[in-house]
Amino acid sequence: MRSTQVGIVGAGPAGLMLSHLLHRAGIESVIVEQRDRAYIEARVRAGVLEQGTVDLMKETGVGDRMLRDGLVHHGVNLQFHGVRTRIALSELTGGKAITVYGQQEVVKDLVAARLEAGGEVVFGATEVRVGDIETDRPVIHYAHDGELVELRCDVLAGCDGFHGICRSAIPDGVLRVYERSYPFGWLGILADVAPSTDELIYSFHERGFAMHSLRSPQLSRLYLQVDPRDALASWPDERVWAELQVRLQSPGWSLAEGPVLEKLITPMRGFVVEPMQFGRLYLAGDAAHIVPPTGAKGLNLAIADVSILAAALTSWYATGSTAALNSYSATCLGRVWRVQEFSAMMTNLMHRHDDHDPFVHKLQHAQQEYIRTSQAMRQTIAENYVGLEMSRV
Ligand code: FAS
Ligand code: PHB
Repeated sequence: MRSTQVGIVGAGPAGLMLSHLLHRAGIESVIVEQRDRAYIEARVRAGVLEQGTVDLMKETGVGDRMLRDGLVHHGVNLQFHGVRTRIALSELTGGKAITVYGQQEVVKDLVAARLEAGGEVVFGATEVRVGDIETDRPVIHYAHDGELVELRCDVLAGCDGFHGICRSAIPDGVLRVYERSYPFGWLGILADVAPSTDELIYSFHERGFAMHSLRSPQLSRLYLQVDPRDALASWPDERVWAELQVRLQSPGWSLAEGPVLEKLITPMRGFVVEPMQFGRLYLAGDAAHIVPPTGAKGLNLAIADVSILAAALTSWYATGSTAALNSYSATCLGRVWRVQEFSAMMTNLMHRHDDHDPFVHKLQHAQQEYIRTSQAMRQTIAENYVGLEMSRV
């Protein structure tokens, strides 16, 4: 039997950042991760870091590569029927910006920092399960290198994503689940071609949504609205590029094509469980909530959760006060629902709705026109997009 102070399930952005922040507060943790290191460091997902996430990475000593390789963007483009409206993020938010820096790079930076600091990340764990979460000695059971391990902890952090096991360890009847599934998904590609734009382009088109994002001066990240039931095989590279050319077209602009390195269809949903804690188990990140990626929030919300959790645990270990821990869920949920609303608004605005409801289309066009003509509306989008103030650790 082993023990530590904080047991963390999952080495995604949430689990890794939590462990990093706890280490800086002198609190020991162990991360138990089912995948191997190579897998989690290669997993292509989010790409946009809010100002708060960038600041936290800088302030806590894991931002050097991000500052070197990340692409700072002071604006983002919303395109409607080929006409672009630039949201001047920095002008409208007193200088805040977003940084385009792949989630897998954030994961690499955090894994390197944890291992360099002597932190423990158990990669390739199997038969992972949690227990005794209503006691003061909760446990993570797992198998690793042929050994069955019982890891006793003061508290557990469920950072194991939407498909993890921690949320389901909470007894039936405790959680309230709020869920919305969208009738469309995103087909995302990573392409070996220099981006055709300096800033992100979100495009509304009658054939469906498309986006041009970036990963580096040599790599492009692009997305298409598709039916989430589509088989990837029905989207050969040629069809993907042809559709992107149509949906992103704008006068005087051209889209460069290149070899497709990654291709994946992800469904689109909004999901929240309340509360985000039970007994000595605290849920953070995708284990507690999912947002449609249209607002570029999933990763950033995970980081916000663990900033709050790390501060609450630091207070508890330092003073014995459980106040911040007891209000962890309420503190997180304020931000979670603000982000859900923004992500839902962006999703409804930018996607073609297959319900053929002319009224919906008219509402979309009215909102698109309002964004084009109202600085107040562009400022609202800008302050949500760069991210709200993050609780400091
Ligand atoms: P994660 O899912 O990243 O990490 C959870 C970790 O727990 C994983 O490493 C997993 O292997 C591990 N785990 C799961 N079960 C376990 C078990 N039983 N035992 C041990 N370990 C276990 N967000 C955006 O903002 N923009 C995007 O474009 C975008 N694209 C996405 C594409 C996909 C396919 C997915 C699934 C998500 C995407 N997201 C995007 C959202 C994504 O970035 C998440 O918000 C982010 O990864 C959340 O981080 P975590 O909460 O750490 O969860
Ligand atoms: C990305 O670059 O992967 C990205 C950017 C903005 C989004 C979603 C994904 O809203």
